[in-house]
Amino acid sequence: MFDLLLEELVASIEIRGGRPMDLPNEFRNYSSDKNKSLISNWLWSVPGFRRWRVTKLDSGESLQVLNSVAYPDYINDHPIMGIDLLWFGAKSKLVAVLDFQPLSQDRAYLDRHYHGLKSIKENFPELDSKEKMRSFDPNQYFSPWLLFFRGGLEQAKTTLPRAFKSFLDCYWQLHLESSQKLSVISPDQVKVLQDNYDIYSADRDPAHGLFTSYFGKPWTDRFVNEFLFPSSNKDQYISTKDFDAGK
Ligand code: BLA
Repeated sequence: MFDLLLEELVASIEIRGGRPMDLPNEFRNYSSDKNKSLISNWLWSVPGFRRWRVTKLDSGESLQVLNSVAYPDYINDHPIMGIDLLWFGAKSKLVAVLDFQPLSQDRAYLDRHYHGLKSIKENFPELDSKEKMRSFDPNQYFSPWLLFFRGGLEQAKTTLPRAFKSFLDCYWQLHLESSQKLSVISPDQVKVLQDNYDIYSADRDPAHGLFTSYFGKPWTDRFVNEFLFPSSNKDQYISTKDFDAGK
């Protein structure tokens, strides 16, 4: 379902000098005969980013996923890019989440980085289905302008591809603009905030249960801690309440 979007994402990475990196075979491709599922992963080395990962899950009619997270270099305090697209074919159900995931909920930080995403949100009012989050806390690492919607085939085939293109273009533009300015949050603090994102996400992400049922617990534990959120097992969560995160 998301192959064209995956191609578009990869083309936009390659045109900016991104190169694929090696991955252990068990993460590059892994399949489950029981559930007839294949998961494929890519890690990209992209100028200006310290890590960019992409995942495609193909479980046929039951589920298709495109997921990607981009972490800027620590010298750049702009948001992490997060994409989570799910297509439950048998039920014709789309779940789409696209966000510039903020390192801080501080007003000044949001004012600095969100004019682009705000205007996408205004241009695609149909993509705001006023969804409530169940696993995550909307006030941690999600922005007030996240695109989070559920829909059917129509949204998956028409609105989503248009929104996806605008979203990607807008994120590259944000990256370009931020790279030309000095960050307000120091690299040390950006590192802590990005690490905390991994710790928080590894704990909350509903993918853990899903992957365990498809691929078993040992592989899933390694996958979540080593590929999806590698900083989740290195450091303890560091409180940032005393940070002046760019006020
Ligand atoms: C929800 N994401 C989900 C759900 C699943 C996944 C199964 C629940 C679907 C539902 O509510 O019907 C699946 N997540 C995955 C998979 C991967 C993954 C397969 O990470 C594999 C790599 N999730 C992200 C990113 C964002 C994100 C980067 O990984 C941000 C854009 C958001 N996913 C997100 C949100 C929900 C979700 C907000 C709804 C969860 C909730 O209700 O709290």
